[in-house]
Amino acid sequence: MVNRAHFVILVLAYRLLVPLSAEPDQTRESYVVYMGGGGGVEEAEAVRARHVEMMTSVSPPAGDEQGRVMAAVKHSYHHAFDGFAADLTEAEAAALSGHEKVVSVFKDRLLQLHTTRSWDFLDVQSGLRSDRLSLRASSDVIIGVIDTGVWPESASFSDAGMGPVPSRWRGVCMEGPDFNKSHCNKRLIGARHYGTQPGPSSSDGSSARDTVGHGTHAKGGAAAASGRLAAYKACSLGGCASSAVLKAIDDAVGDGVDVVSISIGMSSAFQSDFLSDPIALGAFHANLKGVLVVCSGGNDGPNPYTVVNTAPWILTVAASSIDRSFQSTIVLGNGSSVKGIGINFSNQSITGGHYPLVFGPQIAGRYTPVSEASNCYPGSLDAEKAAGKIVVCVGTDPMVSRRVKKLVAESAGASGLVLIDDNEKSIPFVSGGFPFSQVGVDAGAQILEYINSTKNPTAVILPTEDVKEVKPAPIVASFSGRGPGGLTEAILKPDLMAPGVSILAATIPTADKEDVPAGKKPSAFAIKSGTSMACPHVAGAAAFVKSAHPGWSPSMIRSALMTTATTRNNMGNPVVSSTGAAATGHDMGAGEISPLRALSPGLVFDTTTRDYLDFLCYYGYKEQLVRKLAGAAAATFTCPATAPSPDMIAAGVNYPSISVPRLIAGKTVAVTRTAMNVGPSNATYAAAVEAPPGVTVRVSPERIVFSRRWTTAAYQVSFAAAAGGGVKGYVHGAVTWSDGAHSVRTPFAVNVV
Ligand SMILES: *[C@@H]1O[C@H](CO)[C@@H](O)[C@H](O)[C@H]1NC(C)=O
Ligand SMILES: *[C@@H]1O[C@H](CO)[C@@H](O)[C@H](O)[C@H]1NC(C)=O
Ligand SMILES: *[C@@H]1O[C@H](CO)[C@@H](O)[C@H](O)[C@H]1NC(C)=O
Ligand SMILES: *[C@@H]1O[C@H](CO)[C@@H](O)[C@H](O)[C@H]1NC(C)=O
Ligand SMILES: *[C@@H]1O[C@H](CO)[C@@H](O)[C@H](O)[C@H]1NC(C)=O
Ligand SMILES: CC(=O)N[C@H]1CO[C@H](CO)[C@@H](O)[C@@H]1O
Repeated sequence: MVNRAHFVILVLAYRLLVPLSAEPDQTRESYVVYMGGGGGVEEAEAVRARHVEMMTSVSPPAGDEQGRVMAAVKHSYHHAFDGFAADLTEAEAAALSGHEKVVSVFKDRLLQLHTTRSWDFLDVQSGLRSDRLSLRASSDVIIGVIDTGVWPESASFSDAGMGPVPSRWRGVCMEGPDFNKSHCNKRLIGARHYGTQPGPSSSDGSSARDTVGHGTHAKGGAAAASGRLAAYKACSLGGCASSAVLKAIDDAVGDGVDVVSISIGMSSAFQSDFLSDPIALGAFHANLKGVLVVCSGGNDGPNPYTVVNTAPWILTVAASSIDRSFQSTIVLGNGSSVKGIGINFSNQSITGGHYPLVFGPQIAGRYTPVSEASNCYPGSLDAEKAAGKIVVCVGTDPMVSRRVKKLVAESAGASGLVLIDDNEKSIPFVSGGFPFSQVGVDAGAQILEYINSTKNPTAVILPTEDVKEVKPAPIVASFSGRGPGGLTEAILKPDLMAPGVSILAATIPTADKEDVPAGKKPSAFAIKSGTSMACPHVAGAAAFVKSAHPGWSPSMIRSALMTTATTRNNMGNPVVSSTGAAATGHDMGAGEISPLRALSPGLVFDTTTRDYLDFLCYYGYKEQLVRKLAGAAAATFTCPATAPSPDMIAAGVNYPSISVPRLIAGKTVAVTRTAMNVGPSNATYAAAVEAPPGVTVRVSPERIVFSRRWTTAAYQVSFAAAAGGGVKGYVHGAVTWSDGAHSVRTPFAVNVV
């Protein structure tokens, strides 16, 4: 008997003594445990205690391990939704996902910053300051920017002339080694940071100071248009942890922001389900609390299915060029000049003498294939032959980026680089002090022809000129993420387009020192491209609309921005994509924002919480799960008894655009929409249809009448493609309602199969 008791004690002791981490499946990784709606009333400490207790229930601490369990809970979410982030073993994660209160458990993945790395260091005095959006939202509207933090000394954040901070603001100005309360002011009213994020700089997470430049740039853009700003630093150079982004959204809602701008997202190649997408989840709850979330659609374009952040409760932004370009002229030895694009600090000039001009293969190293030398492959050029010459390369091989080609030419001792490549031509490359110019294939043929035509071809690359009023503009940027959305094709995405190419805004003075020409100081302003530059423009425009209509829901504001967007460029023609093809709803959504017109849209489409919950049912989530997800807002929610077919989800969500992912030729489908009059009483609107060839589009009724403001009217749009009509794939069009004073345009995309 004694022996048996001893044995039991020994076994117990053994289990207590063997450290948990000794077994391979005991490795802990960061997870998010998402528990749906709720919270908002509990004290932060009580929430944390509850989360630690949940952890304890699946991972009982042994001996002195209580501290480990406490520390494992890294973030507790409780303002907008319930949940926490913690270091868990796979078994603990599985156990928690079976917990009755838990909606989903997912790995804390890294999200990407949606900017391209292109910088410049112009001085403010150059006259290039962004004055494009001089809209001033009322100072009562607060924009939260979730990003890499802020460089508070930037002139964009001056609070000169601003009144006191709105009393409903509950945020803080978190201090850190290089950031104290004096850095917040009446414009930059709050700052938070979320510990060290992955990346090269380890001290990065201890304050809200921006050491990357992305966040300061994004906020500079938003500041141009908005009232107040709050910075939430959830990212560093390496990216943004999902758990930190969720915490930032939760805090922003708790602090009292009106609009959240998020210029980050998953890679389009690894989009997950809505329930494990932190931005989709956070934005859902922000929406329930009346906060509009504006997200960049990503920079993975121009192929279809590359747009991200596509949940129907998110305002998804595409990027366009503006009417400015950075021209870097190439003057050939025979006197002709060719206009190229690039941002440089070239010290060449017409009077300073020409340089020999050579095509890559003419100066190839021994045994180098022509295709490599023509693409300026690393190691393909003979430095002896390249020295002092301007080298011409082509961009037919996507393996070698512009940056690499520039480094190859520069390190071979060349005096400059002319790149022949239509791809990304409209996005100026910043080559620092190295003379660089990019031309399209047509102009490139002329240059190659000239090289062929003479014994001693020469050229100079002139310094960049800032050319204004470029036509046509806007153009959809090649990098801008394109629809349809990968998670569902039933919602047309992106929603809107805004300037995202060559945007000048505040940056941090320490960024990218390598691009600063010798003897010049980095400037506090930089030129950058990316949907992350477009997103704060739209957040600023949304704040502008919100300040005029404080009572409008997030979806009403989105609707106003969408139905008033323009699809015409500054030549009065349809907006085109960077390839020159007409832009569709999958490229630009409803079109380029037109914030002044958005103040008075006439009609709006209010997408209600009920619409979003129905969407989740149609998408395939069980009623029980949808209820848990929405929490108190939907305690008695039931999924609609009859669900539309998966292809007709659009019919059940009152969205300002329509996407029909499957229209079988020979069949007809109909989608209902409900418009609300936010204009004058006694309004009569008539419908006009832009129908794509091969598809018959009918609107019924063709006139809708509103006796008063705030009343609604429903109508149906039906689509039919003739059997054997020859139309296949996505086609695009729009329904526009007009009362003579307002024009309410709703784009549609229909996939004929
Ligand atoms: C806060 O930072 C500013 C600027 O770096 C500095 O001048 C000031 O002394 C600091 N204040 C405190 C209380 O540390
Ligand atoms: C331009 O700059 C390069 C590199 O700094 C230098 O080698 C070259 O002599 C300069 N050329 C002129 C014309 O100043
Ligand atoms: C240059 O001349 C060579 C030989 O005459 C010819 O094969 C080549 O196609 C020419 N290249 C261009 C770009 O005209
Ligand atoms: C220079 O050469 C190019 C290519 O051969 C040609 O198209 C252009 O007309 C020439 N310019 C002049 C001024 O002769
Ligand atoms: C709207 O029209 C009705 C009938 O024509 C009229 O009686 C009413 O006064 C009008 N209301 C407004 C606000 O103009
Ligand atoms: C746009 C730009 O940066 N242009 C510069 C190109 O280089 C010359 C020479 O340094 C500068 O004067 C331009 O400002």
